[in-house]
Amino acid sequence: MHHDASLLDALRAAIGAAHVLTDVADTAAYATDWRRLYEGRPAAVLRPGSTAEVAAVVRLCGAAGAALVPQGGNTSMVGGATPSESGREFVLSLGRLNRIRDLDPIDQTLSIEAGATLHAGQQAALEADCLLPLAIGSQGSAQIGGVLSTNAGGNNTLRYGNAREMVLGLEVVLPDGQVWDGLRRLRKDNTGYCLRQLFVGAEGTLGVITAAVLKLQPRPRQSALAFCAVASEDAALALFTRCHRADPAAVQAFEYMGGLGVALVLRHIPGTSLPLAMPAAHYALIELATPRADADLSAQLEALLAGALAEGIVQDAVIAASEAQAQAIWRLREEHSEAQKRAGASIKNDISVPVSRVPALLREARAACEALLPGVRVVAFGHLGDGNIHFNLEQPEAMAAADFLARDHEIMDTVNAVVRRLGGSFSAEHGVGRLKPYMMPDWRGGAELDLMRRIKQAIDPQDIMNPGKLLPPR
Ligand code: 2HG
Ligand code: ZN
Repeated sequence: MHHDASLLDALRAAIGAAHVLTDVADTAAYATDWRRLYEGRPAAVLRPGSTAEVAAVVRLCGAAGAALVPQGGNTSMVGGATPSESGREFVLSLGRLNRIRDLDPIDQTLSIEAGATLHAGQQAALEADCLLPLAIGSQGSAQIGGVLSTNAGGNNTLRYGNAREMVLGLEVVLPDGQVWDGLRRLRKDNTGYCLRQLFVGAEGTLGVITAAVLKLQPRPRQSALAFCAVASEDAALALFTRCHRADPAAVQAFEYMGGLGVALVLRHIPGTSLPLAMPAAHYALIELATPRADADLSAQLEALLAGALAEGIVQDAVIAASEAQAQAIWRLREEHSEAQKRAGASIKNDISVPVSRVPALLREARAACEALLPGVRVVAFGHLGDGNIHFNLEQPEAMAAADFLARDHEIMDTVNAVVRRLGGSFSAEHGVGRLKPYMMPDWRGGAELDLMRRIKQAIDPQDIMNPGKLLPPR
């Protein structure tokens, strides 16, 4: 069952015995995912402190045919960083590679190691009066390597794109132990295949990202935030198009929240309150921002909301009057995951459709789920402005959590049938991980999956990098 003791000895010699964790008490936190969907059993947890040490670990494991599961902040929603139950896979934790290597305010680039948190990267950028424009709820724990390996999206995708769009350069340890130093910070560099993009979104199946050069943006000097009750799913979209038409360059975030999700946050997260007079069935959060100092975004947002109120698109709205109020409003959105976790079992559908079809998705997926499982509770929320909705579900009041979770494939497939009809994707921003490889043949079969398998075979012929994730078994 277990690996040769000599492999562990060699790993200890390579990275220091203190950084090879084998005691169950020490490895427990690395063995399970944030949602506790999976309970893995690592052979050991390896915590190298440099790129050279990562390479040494990969070489030793490769020579022994031992698999590695790269892990950052362990915030995956799809079990992408959790080892299997076999007891044979090593968790490769990047947390000690957490340095900011360089920040260049003229080039507008940040060179940062994989184990630094996204939040640390954001702070470094702010100190130089720049913006690292990726914003996700888990940014305090999520690490750069994981963010890139999953091509994270989040709240500002509509303006700045996903993680992929921010990557100028990468440093990667390949499955054969070679280090690829691709830490270039060039805006133009047409020299063949764009290799860095192969590793972004690969979920650790092709190699280990150890550092990256990220593209920064000008820091907003002004922002304005509104929380609105909207009349319907269509009204939410109409409000978004209004914002976009009025000033496309200023829309920083546009989030949708269904009534039940907000109610769960209010019930389970202490210190939260509804900033409107009455609860509603649909809410929208609008954030405008600009690097220009001379704009008046609050006035702009007020005018926009006044028009939308007059037309009955918006039923009620509040504009944050202070930074503290803005943060309180963002919490109503950002605490959805935590509130759902505290509320009990949930089935997540991280899906996307063209923005124009979000209302149809919300309506049709709800109808399909209610027909399948009467009484099921829909907790739908997400990034309306880029078409990515978290169409999550809680069990009917009278149903046991375990009975509900046992039907997860059936429920996900029901939602996905709607998503497919609307031209969407079964995985928008959380990735495929351990949860969704079974969906790959259906959604990405034929030439696409064949090409992915050939890439995997060419780069990691031994299948030592995060096996069982992303690609389905043959
Ligand atoms: C978010 O947008 C995250 O808050 C988590 O992507 C979504 O918990 C979820 O389903
Ligand atoms: Zn999200």
